Amino acid sequence: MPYENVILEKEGSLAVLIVNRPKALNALNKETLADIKAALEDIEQDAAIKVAIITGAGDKSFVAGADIAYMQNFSVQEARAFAAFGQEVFRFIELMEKPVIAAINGFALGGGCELAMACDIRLAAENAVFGQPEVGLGVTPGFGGTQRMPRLIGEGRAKELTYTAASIKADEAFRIGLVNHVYPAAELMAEARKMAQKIGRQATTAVGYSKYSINKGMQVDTDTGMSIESSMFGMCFSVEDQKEGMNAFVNKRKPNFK
Ligand code: DAK
Repeated sequence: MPYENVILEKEGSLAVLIVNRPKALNALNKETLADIKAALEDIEQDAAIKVAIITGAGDKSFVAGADIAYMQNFSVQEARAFAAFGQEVFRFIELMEKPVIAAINGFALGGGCELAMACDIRLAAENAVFGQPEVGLGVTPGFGGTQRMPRLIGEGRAKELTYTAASIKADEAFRIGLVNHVYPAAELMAEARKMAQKIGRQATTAVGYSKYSINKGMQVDTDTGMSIESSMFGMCFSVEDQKEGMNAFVNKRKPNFK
């Protein structure tokens, strides 16, 4: 299905979702969020796809935030509804079974940083810039930034970045754990594909169940998290992947996961 504000490319078991509004540095309005959601639903439902990468069109911006021009005259109700919709779309990334890699190819500000934080793994180009500039615009982060950033990089650093509206470069983002790896811009997508392939070679169900355990576990106390983990571990034994993976090990051969 063609989208107006995103491009969805499928390459074997990999889906690449490109946010494509170059005239606004890929900023997010309602239509763009709706396209992202529809593309993610397509990815989740497509049995051939194992891993997704989200990136931005062009070489300057991942996503430069929520669309400021679009938001500027919102009523309280419209602002709440817009924040709730963005939150729903980004939450879908966490709730879907397939892992999603953010390939951050430039500005990841405001809603762009929040989109990256909702993904499972963040890979950045050397020219990537991160920040939550919302307080400088008179608003709070609205797409989950106040919740995900402290979980990811700790409360103190999250508060500093949010209260000062400061932008940080990729090397600093790496140092504080906001991104997993930094690559020269020209190598970013190849590295993201390489990681996606590595994930794609593992047992799909076990990867999905691990994502579920980690994401659910991050929101509950340790004992509840442990019980989620043991229940997902148990579930693996109802799936062919476990038999294949363990049989392959015992017989000293490579597993052939379906
Ligand atoms: N929104 C709309 N247009 C944007 C944009 C954005 N976030 N970012 C860039 N653009 C547009 C520019 O207006 C410009 O358009 P034209 O003038 O050419 O028509 C075009 O993209 C190119 O941008 P620049 O000319 O500014 O390019 P530069 O290289 O000079 O600067 C920049 C790049 C990324 C540093 C700069 O554009 C910039 O500072 N952009 C704004 C970044 C930002 O503040 N992002 C955070 C947005 S706020 C909530 C819901 C959501 C949120 C909060 C609350 N509720 C409803 C409660 C989330 C908020 C945000 O994400």
